[in-house]
Amino acid sequence: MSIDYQQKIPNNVDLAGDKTLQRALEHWQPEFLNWWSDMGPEGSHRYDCYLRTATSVDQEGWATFGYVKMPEYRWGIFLNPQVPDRKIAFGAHKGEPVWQEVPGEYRSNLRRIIVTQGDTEPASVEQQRHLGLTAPSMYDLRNLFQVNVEEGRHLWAMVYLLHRYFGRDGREEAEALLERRSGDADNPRILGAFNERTPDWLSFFMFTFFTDRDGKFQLSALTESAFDPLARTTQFMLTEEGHHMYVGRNGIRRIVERTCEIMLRERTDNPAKLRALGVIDLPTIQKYLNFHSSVTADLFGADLSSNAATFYTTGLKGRYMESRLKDDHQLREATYPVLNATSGQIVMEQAPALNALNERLRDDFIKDSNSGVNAWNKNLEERGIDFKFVVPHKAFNRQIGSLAGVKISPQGKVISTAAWDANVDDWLPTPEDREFVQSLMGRVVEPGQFANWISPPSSGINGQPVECEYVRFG
Ligand code: BYC
Repeated sequence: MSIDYQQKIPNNVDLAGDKTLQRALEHWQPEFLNWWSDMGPEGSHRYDCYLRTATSVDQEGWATFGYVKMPEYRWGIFLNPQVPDRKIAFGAHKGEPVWQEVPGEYRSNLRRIIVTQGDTEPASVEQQRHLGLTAPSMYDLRNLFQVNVEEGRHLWAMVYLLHRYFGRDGREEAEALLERRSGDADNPRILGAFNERTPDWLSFFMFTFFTDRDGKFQLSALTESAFDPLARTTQFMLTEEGHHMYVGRNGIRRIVERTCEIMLRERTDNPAKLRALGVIDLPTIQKYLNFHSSVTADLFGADLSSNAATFYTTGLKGRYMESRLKDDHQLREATYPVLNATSGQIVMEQAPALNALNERLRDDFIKDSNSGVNAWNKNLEERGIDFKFVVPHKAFNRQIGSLAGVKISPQGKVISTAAWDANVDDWLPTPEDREFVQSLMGRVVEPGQFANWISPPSSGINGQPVECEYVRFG
């Protein structure tokens, strides 16, 4: 099979001029399409969808919008332009020129980082594959598909690096990326949150709010990499990530808005009454928030990690906004506060900053999450509703790191197992909560119509009206 690369795979990496890469991709592309057909959005293959497609790295006009069938989406490969004379900004090689090829001694760690990043992309598509069947509107259906195709493109971005720079092992890893399955008992995805289910749209919006935000911070740390092709490809991926977080932030805002409307109309904050009226009560939204925030906090890895220290020292992965930080960028003497709960309470301890880099990135992520949640709270305040969403303490419900398994309340207090058991139903979604949310999920896809539990957005996509026919079912 031969591929017209400019047509099928828009790229700025001279795909057509690299025969080895061509052969590798000719083998991988049909496997990718088979995977998309099996694991991509269910029942959607014939739809014409109004989608954004990346076509260049020009910040003024990097994408075009138009109707496309998803299996025919043009999964482009784009690296931001090379910065002439770029130097390594941190670690033992600080000040040396960045690498255009993979140094042999760092090959295995770099491959591991790229594979872990790549694995999350198809995982999220798998997690979200049934959601189209219960879309609350055509506008939301289109946004789901947009997120899905861009995660597919991000997989291509990582597979390009594996094929281009890692030879045979890279090709094998690229195949394995299509073989693991989210939630599969025998061959699961690599990271915990990517094996959780995303069974309803409240979960989807929380996922895009929190877990795509992990994407923002991890990708940002990789944009600092001394391996220049990784830095440049992740820079471009971040351009798309912004929309995914917007889908989450705005989706939750619209759910909250609709609930508030009914609360004010009926003069009630009684969850049972609100549920009977077909909207999601605010405490249930808070429980979903607690779940997704804590599962995503785990994605940053252990608070003290020798892997993270090695990645930094060897120049593979930096800190968030590395170049804006005012220190030696080597962290030889520096310390960073981490939490410990061994003595029955949470205490803050100073640890070597090099080993605490996962914790530092997690803290950056939490700060950013808080500012998004505060925007929802501002809406509540403006409506005179006495309720505040809170991002739970970072030690709450953790499964990874030194706090794993310790029973800690959302306020950050170490508690007994009995106290946890007595309260957990108020903190995390119960099977009944999930069943209720699921009961609201019906398919509303007439243009301009919205399910009862969510408000319409204030504007449409790319200047189109909200009631645009974003998906043509054919
Ligand atoms: N689940 O030393 P540690 C995105 C493992 S999201 C399961 O702390 P490290 C997106 C760990 O692998 C961004 N296992 O590990 C969002 C290690 O295993 P080994 C994704 C976990 O390496 C939405 C062991 O525990 N990108 O793009 O410092 C939609 C010890 O841990 C977990 C990246 O993550 C977990 N949560 O940190 C679509 C960037 N956490 O060595 C896309 C690349 C840790 O004992 N990845 N483990 O077998 C990394 O930088 C690092 O792999 C991690 C882990 C930060 C994830």
